[in-house]
Amino acid sequence: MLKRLLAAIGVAAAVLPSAGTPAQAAGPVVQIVKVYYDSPGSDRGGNVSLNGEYAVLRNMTTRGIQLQNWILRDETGYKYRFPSFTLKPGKSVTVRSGQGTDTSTTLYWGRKWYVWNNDGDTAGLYRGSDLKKIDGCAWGRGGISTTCP
Ligand SMILES: [Ca+2]
Repeated sequence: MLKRLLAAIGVAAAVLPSAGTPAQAAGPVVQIVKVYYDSPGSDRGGNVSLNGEYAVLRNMTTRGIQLQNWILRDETGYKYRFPSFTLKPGKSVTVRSGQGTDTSTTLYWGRKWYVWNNDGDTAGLYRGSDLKKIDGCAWGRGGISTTCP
């Protein structure tokens, strides 16, 4: 009897969430947390200058998220499609506009010209599986970068 009772408690403990487990935070699972839209210096193109322009995305969850086929796009409709890339829990990835070799923290859009308008634009992030909009970040004229909550 005692053995059965302990087994039942064990099952219950396994099924019920522990009291210390916080509820899933509201908001996007991956957030656009920053866009640096006015690359340092004169915007004359060139790969270094293009890579001075970037967007930062953060995984807001406690699990890894595979970003393959997710889309980052601007208001005009230029799109960056993510390669196979797992964004670790709580970690950020920087998407730079120019060309380069992807690393675990930086991805390269591969563009030959800027994408984020200095005089106002919107960055949108769309999930790969169904292109559902996950997050957006907008800014207006002026400044060089914006942080998004
Ligand atoms: Ca500039």
